[in-house]
Amino acid sequence: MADSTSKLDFQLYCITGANYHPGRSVVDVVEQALIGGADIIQLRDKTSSKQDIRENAHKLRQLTKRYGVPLIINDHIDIALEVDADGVHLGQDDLSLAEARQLLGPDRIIGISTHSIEQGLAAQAGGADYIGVGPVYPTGTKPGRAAVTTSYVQEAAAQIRIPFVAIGGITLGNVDTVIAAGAKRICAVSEIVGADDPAAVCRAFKAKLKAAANDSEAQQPDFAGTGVIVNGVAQRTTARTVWELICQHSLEERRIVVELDGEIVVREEWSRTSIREGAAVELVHFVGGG
Ligand code: TZP
Ligand code: MG
Repeated sequence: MADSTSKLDFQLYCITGANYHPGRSVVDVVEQALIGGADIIQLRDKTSSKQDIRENAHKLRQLTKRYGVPLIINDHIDIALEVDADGVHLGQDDLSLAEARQLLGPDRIIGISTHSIEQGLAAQAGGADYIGVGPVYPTGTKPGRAAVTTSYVQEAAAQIRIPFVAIGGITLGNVDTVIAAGAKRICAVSEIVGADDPAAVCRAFKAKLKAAANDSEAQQPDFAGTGVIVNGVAQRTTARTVWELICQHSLEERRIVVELDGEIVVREEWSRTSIREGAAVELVHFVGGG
């Protein structure tokens, strides 16, 4: 899994879709999205020649570098490597996660499209850095693909521990419902790149995502703690993440293995893995070594 925690600390993910902006270049439209606050960009182009995709990838790499924003390439691992993109995004029928990791090395981001909680959990277990959850609503950008509805967003919020991004048919008109279902990250193609003013749409999305994040933080102060079982001992903890729990147990300097509800949590995930009510945590401390 890529060590890319801060790059995945995004709220608004913008994917390209050149058919939505005839007469305007992809670079121009993406720059507008970046001005409006898009946090991560994906070049997705299912129709152009490989050469044209490669050229746009080079241009978007330069642009996203100027804005300090990660660039993800859909499908084309070779182009991602050539332009030094931050990662790739793959669908269920693309190259396997294991093969992609082999080609990309440990540091680049791999995102996987998923359409059910089973696929989401499999991608997580296979080392995906983030998953797409969708299409939440039917969308002309992926015609013929059944909507997963907000019930998969709810399942993902409850069970997925890596970043997940809700996608598919998301607009300024329905994003509140998607956020209410548990999405902290959202992605859009047509609503952003098809807009007359992509920057304004991005600003509006960001305002809604930020307001929701602030609301959930504001609910935290009288937080009485979460009931958990640590190494077999029931206790309440104010730790919100595995990392905070480790610090509370003064184990941050130690070599430890963490198991949450029977599953190992790798070190890179500690700070973004939430502690939920009733969780069983094993903090196994290695003494010595060899
Ligand atoms: N993956 C799932 S839905 C989708 C992709 C690429 C398309 C999203 O496009 P839009 O226009 O935001 O519905
Ligand atoms: Mg694909």
